[in-house]
Amino acid sequence: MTVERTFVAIKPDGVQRGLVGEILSRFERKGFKLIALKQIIPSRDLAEKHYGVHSERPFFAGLVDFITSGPVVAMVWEGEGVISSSRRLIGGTKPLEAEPGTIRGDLAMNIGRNVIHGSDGPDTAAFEISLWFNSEELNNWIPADQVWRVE
Ligand code: D4T
Repeated sequence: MTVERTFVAIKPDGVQRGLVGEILSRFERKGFKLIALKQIIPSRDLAEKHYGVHSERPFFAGLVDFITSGPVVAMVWEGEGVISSSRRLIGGTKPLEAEPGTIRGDLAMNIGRNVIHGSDGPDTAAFEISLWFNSEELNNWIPADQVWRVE
């Protein structure tokens, strides 16, 4: 399997509810490598670009209002298969239907307040990483315990 990078963001509800540590720890414990992390209150321009595929949907304006309403914790995670694996850690879009054990299944109830975002494919991941981060903010590093993470 190929080493990939994905974009993950804890949405304003996750930050307001004090879930940042809980969510970060799930990705760390899985073994993925944190490449970048920052807290940002997104501009409307950034939010509209991020959710551009939904621009014609009825929930678009409310979604942009919500995502710009407070701090978001934006991250890049790296690892083999990290894009699809992150989506599985996150769980389904509708939290009431998300599997227990997933982030949304354990920590959320409402589709409009579903705590976290993760890129849904390689093209989206590349687009979203470059939208939210400059290349200088992405840290290439080798974990000291790398030998325990492979094989
Ligand atoms: P994100 O993109 O936030 O990780 O969510 P998903 O990838 O799981 O789901 P999505 O793209 O279909 O939806 C984007 C975002 O819009 C909100 N939403 C969605 C909403 O408020 N009402 C809706 O009816 C839908 C479908 C939730 C996530």
